[in-house]
Amino acid sequence: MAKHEELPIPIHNNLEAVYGGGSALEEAQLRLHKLKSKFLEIFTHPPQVFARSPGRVNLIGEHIDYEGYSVLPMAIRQDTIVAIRKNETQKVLRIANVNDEKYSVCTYPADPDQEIDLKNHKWGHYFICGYKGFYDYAKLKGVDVGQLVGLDVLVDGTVPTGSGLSSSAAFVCSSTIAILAAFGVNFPKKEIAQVTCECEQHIGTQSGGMDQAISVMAKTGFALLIDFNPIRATDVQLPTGGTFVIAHSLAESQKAVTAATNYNNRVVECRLAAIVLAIKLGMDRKEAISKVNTLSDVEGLCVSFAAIHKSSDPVLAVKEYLKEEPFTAKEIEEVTGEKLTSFLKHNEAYLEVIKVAKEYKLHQRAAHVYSEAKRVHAFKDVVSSNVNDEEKLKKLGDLMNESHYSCSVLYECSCPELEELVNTCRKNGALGARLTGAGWGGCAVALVKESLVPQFILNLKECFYQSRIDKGVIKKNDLGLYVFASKPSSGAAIFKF
Ligand code: NG1
Ligand code: MG
Repeated sequence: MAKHEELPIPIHNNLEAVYGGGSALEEAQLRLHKLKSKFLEIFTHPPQVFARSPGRVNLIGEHIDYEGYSVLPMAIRQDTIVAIRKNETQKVLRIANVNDEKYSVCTYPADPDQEIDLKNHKWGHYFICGYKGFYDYAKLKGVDVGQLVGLDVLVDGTVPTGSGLSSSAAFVCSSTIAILAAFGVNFPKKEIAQVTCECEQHIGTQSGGMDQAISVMAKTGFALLIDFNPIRATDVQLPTGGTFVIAHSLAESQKAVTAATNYNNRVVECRLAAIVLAIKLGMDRKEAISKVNTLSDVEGLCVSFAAIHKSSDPVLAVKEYLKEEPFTAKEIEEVTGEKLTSFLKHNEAYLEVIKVAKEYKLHQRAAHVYSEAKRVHAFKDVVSSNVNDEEKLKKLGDLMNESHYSCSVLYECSCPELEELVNTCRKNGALGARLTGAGWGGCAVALVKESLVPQFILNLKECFYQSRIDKGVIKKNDLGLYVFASKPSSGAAIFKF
């Protein structure tokens, strides 16, 4: 039998397969009904097909996917549904949203070669990422998709935005899959995961492939260990008796807008750390500059260095060769023998980073990446170990706490609201709690004993959210959107009715 990730995106003619039964199904039915009638109202014809893709919570392995290391996320039930129809008469892309107060209609030419205007960020840009990805992929696979046509599109997303739950990947993946379905083509999930991971980079963040991989390949009941280059997924069955509670810090992180100082800055710092390490560990300067892209590329050299000290820990090389004080550009250039502006010039986003960066914390970023990569495997090993579930949960909680410390102190991607929230979770009995996703705002994930979950959520309401409700930051009735327990949900799907 073909492996789950080798299969194409499933096509369903009912909603049960994805949303199960009971009130979740009723909600989904109502949502689809509204989506259809709104589509008809806006475009005067019904949609041809629907595609959905979920958000995710990353349990462990933060800011390491773009460095080539494995991560361990699970899909959540919140998702984005895209309704679509080809339009042969109006050759434009019209992208509308059910939430038309927040997201007004975006119109783009039906041209896969268009550049995305990054200086002028629009929500519809994420659809264009998927659109460009679709055409690139079709070309790569030699699929004839015929003449350019217009597309009428209506989007309905329930993943909170700017929350570290990957609303962006849910949108990019559902868009790409909706376009594939509208053209009547389908491909193995792992290939679609690869395409969507590459095409989301058109938005300007130099992201890794975690979010798209889990959104496309997720399986009900399992978290996935995801490896990269090539993308691979391994089921991880979480121990019983524990539940992951997701809680929003209410600080919104606008990643596409802050990329140069936050996300892409860290990508560049890791790249520079990798090059400096490679050179200090004996690699020729020119070779390091041209061949070393990520910290995983130099792990072998670091481990050989560690072996001299009877260890296998790459952090030893970080301690030896990357000083704790931040590096200036000049200091890095002394090592590389070449200007940063010269060897990073092929990437516009990198140049934006170095334009505003004053210093580079190479030691801290590399120490985070290598130690976090280890924690992911430790997490997986605990899950499959022989100790009882209670013991497992305790160990998983400890690893989550260590991950948070590293994100906060070494990678500096936390913020005061997330710190307060993570501490509040721990004080109220969480076995472990950490920021999840890119950080700088967004959500925390806490591992909580299942029997304690209702009380835990009540306590969070009281200790964290009540003062914010009083100040009018959120409405009391919306609290369920900001704090909820989540089980591992299913991945992308196509609906045809
Ligand atoms: P968010 O911002 O949480 O969607 C981002 C990246 C991931 C990964 C995490 C940090 C995108 C699409 N996703 O996720 O690839 O690097 O941050 O672990 O940018
Ligand atoms: Mg995102």
